[in-house]
Amino acid sequence: MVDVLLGLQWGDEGKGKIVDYFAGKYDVIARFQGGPNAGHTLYVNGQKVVLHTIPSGVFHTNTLNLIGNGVVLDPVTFKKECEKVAALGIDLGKNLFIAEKTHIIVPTHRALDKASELSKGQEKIGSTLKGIGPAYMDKTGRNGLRVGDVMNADFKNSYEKLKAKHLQLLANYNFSEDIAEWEAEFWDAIDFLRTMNVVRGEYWLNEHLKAGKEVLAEGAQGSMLDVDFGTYPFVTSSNTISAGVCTGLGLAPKWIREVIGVTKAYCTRVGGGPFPTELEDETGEQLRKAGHEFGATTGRPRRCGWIDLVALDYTCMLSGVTQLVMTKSDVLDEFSEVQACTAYEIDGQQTKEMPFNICGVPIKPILESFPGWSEPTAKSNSYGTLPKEMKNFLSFVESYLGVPVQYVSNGPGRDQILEK
Ligand code: 2SA
Ligand code: MG
Repeated sequence: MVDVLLGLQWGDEGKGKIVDYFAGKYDVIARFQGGPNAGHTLYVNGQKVVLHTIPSGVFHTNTLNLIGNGVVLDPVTFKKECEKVAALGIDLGKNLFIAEKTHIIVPTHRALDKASELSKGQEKIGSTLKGIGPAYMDKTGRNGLRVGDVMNADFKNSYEKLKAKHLQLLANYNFSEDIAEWEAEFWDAIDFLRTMNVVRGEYWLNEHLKAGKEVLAEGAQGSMLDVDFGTYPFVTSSNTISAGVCTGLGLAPKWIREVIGVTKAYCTRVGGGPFPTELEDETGEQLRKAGHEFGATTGRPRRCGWIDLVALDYTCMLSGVTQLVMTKSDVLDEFSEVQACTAYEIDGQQTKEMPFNICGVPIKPILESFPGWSEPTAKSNSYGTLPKEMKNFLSFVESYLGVPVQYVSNGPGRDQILEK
């Protein structure tokens, strides 16, 4: 069967650590969407490792890892990442597989991403500039190149054709970028990609499932960045909700069992777009400091605010979340009061539903306050011994969402996770 692990907010919920925690229970970890815009932070033997494309199960010797067709893969960042992981003693030749239908990001995709953002001025999305949007545009626009194509003798030709189209587009944007260096790296990385295990991902995975293997589908970004249901147009270009698992891996819904939703105890967003509970004051600054809230891929400071139960209720519904993992709860230790948004007020009307459009709409978050626990919880080693104020906050979240908080992650360490 397949369990799904997703971020329920705007990304950076701490999915990497949680996947790493669960990975040992699974035979296969599979990425189904997104690309090197993801930054999944893990601590391996006390050392910090950030993964962008490789699934977070890679440090478990008995777990196989699949990069699914729904992902967009940048050969350059991928090669660098593989080298980093290999240097930690991991044999990727044995445990990493790539679906041949995975689309690839070419250097001009990155240039187009930049050109598109620049053309938007103040309304820019805040893209990670990794070429994600343009690569998915080529996929749905039926122009893309896939990992399977890389194996073909005429790949260079297909690449040149696509590049010529991109150069025209860039000229329309009046944008030029010297991509010669990027291209040299690209071809080097293509040679590397040719040495990897490329498989017919959908058959590969279904065969594992039929043989009774356990699979964890690892989400990237967050549900509020989903291209259909997120805060459009301030979203990423893939389906980050559980529905994306089927198309992004080639598996039928009948295989999906648990949907594990990861949420921070508060809320962050990096990049542009609406964020109803954002705190642009000292409390927001305190959250950013206490939570070390800076982007794992770009280093950008993350915007911070209180947990948004309206948005969480929406994303739990969209993905059919069956259990929750609350991360970074220890970051709230130092707050004498903790808040949660239970409704939005728009034009004097309260709603618990996510409106059609929240971009540019003044939203007043209706906040419920909870007494803080003002004691360090990072050293707690059982759910039962957490401070009663914290348990009170957790049960409020559970009853609002109708989904149990099965795990609390009370620090970045591999062992800092408490099961209910
Ligand atoms: P893109 O690059 O086209 O997917 O950007 C579109 C929007 O999606 C947001 N986005 C993210 N938000 C949070 N975390 C992400 N990953 C990195 C990380 C981000 C980083 O894990 O820390 O390091 O800055 C991620 N990826 C995309 C992005 O901010 C845009 O709003
Ligand atoms: Mg991240």
